[in-house]
Amino acid sequence: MIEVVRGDITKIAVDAIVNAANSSLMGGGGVDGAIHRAGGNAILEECKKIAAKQGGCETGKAVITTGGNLPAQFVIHTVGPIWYGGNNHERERLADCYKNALKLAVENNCKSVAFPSISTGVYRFPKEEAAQIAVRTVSEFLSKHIEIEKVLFVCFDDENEVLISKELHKM
Ligand code: AR6
Repeated sequence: MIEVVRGDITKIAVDAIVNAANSSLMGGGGVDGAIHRAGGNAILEECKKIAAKQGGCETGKAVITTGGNLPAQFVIHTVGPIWYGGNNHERERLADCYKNALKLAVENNCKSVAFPSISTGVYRFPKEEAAQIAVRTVSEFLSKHIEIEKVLFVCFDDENEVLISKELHKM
């Protein structure tokens, strides 16, 4: 089941919420800042350990930490592509974010996962195309993995909510 909701992802009680992080994993603005602020220091401490071990996180890849003080049990941090015009594998990398985050969710026995609109803020990915990639990639994954029962697209702004809803209605 895939649903779209309007709101703040830090308030969502699911097994895992996904963070639109950067490759340092050391926090930042946007949804990343909101998740670290609301989740508390335990998240950053785990991110630091991961960064020390593997040198951060590459674009399109994902890592998992505790949810700290959040209602979600886990945070899956993925690094979206920065939009440089579309000729730098941005679309593939964005699809990789959704796939790799869901793979990690399955490996950690998560049944419900919430995503923000990865890369559509500071990283400037065009929102309409990002919505198409998000919905297509998640539905393809769910058709092959019955372990995940629910995916929520949590939209912070009107525009993403409309665009994701439009893509969901096409299905
Ligand atoms: N809940 C849900 N969505 C949110 C929230 C929230 N609390 N806050 C913002 N959004 P962005 P990016 C939406 O910029 O483009 C950070 O500094 C926002 O409206 O957070 O992947 C990182 O450290 C937008 O639609 O992430 C990286 O450096 C979406 O989340 C960089 O930004 C993504 O916007 C990543 O850029």
